[in-house]
Amino acid sequence: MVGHAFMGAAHSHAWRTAGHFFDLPARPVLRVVCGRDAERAAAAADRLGWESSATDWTEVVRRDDVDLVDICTPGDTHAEIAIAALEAGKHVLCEKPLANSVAEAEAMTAAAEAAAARGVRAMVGFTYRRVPAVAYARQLVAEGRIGEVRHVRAVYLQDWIADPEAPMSWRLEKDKAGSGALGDIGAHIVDMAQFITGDRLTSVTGQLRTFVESRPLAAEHAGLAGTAGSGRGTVTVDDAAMFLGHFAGGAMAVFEATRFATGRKNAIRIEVNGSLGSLAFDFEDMNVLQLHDARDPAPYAGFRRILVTEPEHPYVAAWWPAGHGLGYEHGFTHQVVDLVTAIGAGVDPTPTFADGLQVQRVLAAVEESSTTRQWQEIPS
Ligand code: SOE
Repeated sequence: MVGHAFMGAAHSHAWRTAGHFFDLPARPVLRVVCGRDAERAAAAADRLGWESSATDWTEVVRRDDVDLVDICTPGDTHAEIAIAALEAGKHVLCEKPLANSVAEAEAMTAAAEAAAARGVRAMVGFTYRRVPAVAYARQLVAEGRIGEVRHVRAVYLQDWIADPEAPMSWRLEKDKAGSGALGDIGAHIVDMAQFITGDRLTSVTGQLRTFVESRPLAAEHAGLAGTAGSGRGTVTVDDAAMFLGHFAGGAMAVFEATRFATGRKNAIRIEVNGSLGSLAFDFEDMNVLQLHDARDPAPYAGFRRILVTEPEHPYVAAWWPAGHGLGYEHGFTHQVVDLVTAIGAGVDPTPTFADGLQVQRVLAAVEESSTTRQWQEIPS
C-alpha cells in the first residue's frame, strides 16, 4: 500500500478484515506500506498491521513478494504509481478520483487494458457502491421496481473547512488534488448515481465556487482535521460544486457537492424517482433504504423504510445477525472482497479504470462548463 493517512487506515482495516468474514480465493498478506518519511511509515506499519515499511514506491511496486498495489496517495501521484505497478504485473486498487486530469485517466485506462490482456486487474475505489443499501438500490432499479428512471437528485455535504481559519491541506491544492469538492466528493455521487441507475451521464452544466481563498498553513493533520501553523496558503480548488446532468436513458439529474454545509459531516443523499416509484438513501442513516411504490393505494402509500440488514441483502449475510447494522468501514471491506474475488475468478473488477475515466470526464466537463457557462457533452 502506498500512502497511510485517512484512506490508508480505512484500506488497511479492510485488508485485515475481509478474509475473516468472507470466503476469499486468496488470503491478503499486508506485506509493505510505503510513505515518504521513514519514521512515519514505520509507525504506520506498526499501527495499521503491515509487516514492513518502505519509502521508495518505485522499488515496492517491483518487489517479487508483492502481487497487488493499493494506492492511497493524493491524486497527483495516482497515474505514475498505477501505471508503473500495472507494467510490473501487479494488480492495482486506486483511490478515487482516478486521476487529476482526463489525460492521466486515459493513460491509466490504457495501461489497465493492456495489463488485463496479461491477467492483471485494476479497480478504482468508489467505495460507497459497496454500502449494502446502495448496492440494493441498484438491484431494485435493475429489477424494474421503480420503472423508468426520470429524476436523480444527489448531494454530498460536508463542513470540515466551513471555518475560514481551518488550515490548508493537500485537498485544497489543485496541483495535488486536481479539484476540490468536485473531485473529492462530487466524484462519489456521480459514480453512485450512475451505479444505482445503471445509466451514464451524457452532458452536464454546472458552477464551482471558492468561498475562502486564503487559509493558515497546517502545523499538523489528523484525518481531515488540522492545527494551524504560521504563514498562510492559497486555496486553489473549489469549495463547492453544483451541476445538472442528462442521462443516456433520458433521466434528469441534479448534483451538489460542498464542504460548506454547516452541520453536515458526511451526508450523502440520493433520491431516484421512476415511473413506478422512488428510492431514497442517506449515508447518515446508512443501513436504511427508503422505497415508495407508486402502485400502492393512496390511503396508505408512502415511503417505506427498509432496514438493509437482512441476510438476503448484498454483503450482509457475512456479518452480524439481522438488524445489527454496518458502518463506514464496511464499504472498504466489501471493496477488498469484490476485488480479490474478481482476481480469483480471472475477471475485471468493477468499477474499472474505464469507469473511473468516465467519471473524470464528467468532472472535467463540469469544470469546463463553470467557465463557459454552457452545457458540455461527455464523450463515451
Ligand atoms: C474527504 O472529503 C473524504 O475523506 C473523501 O476524500 C472520502 O472519499 C470520503 O469517503 C469521505 O470524505
